Amino acid sequence: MNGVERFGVSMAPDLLRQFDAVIAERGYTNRSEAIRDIVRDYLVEAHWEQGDEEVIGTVTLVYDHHQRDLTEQLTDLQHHFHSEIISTLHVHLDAHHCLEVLVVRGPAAQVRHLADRVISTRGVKHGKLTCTTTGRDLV
Ligand code: NI
Repeated sequence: MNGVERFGVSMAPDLLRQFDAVIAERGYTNRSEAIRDIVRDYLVEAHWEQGDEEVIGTVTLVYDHHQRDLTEQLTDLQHHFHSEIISTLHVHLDAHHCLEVLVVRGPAAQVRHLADRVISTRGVKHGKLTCTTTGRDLV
């Protein structure tokens, strides 16, 4: 491989055995690939900590659409954050429950604020922000 640097890592044998067991279970065939993914995840997380950096992510929501005014409130919020919400997916899970996935993009602090507002809306049973990256700065 071109442009690859090797480095040694010292680790307690027990810690390394546990690491090897977990990465094998997750389908990695070698430590290097697992460590590269862990480093990328760490970099994405650091990117999110810089409030004005452009980030991308998804907000997943589960709610009961029979809850009074909830659908209207969620729609109002999504219109308020129209610059940051680039796509939405709605699945009618059963007679009551809806699953919604918002694809969000924008400055990290603004995207977190949007996620907090939507997830904390009364009647949302579960909500989670998944932080990922545009991929541009990752090798
Ligand atoms: Ni629905």
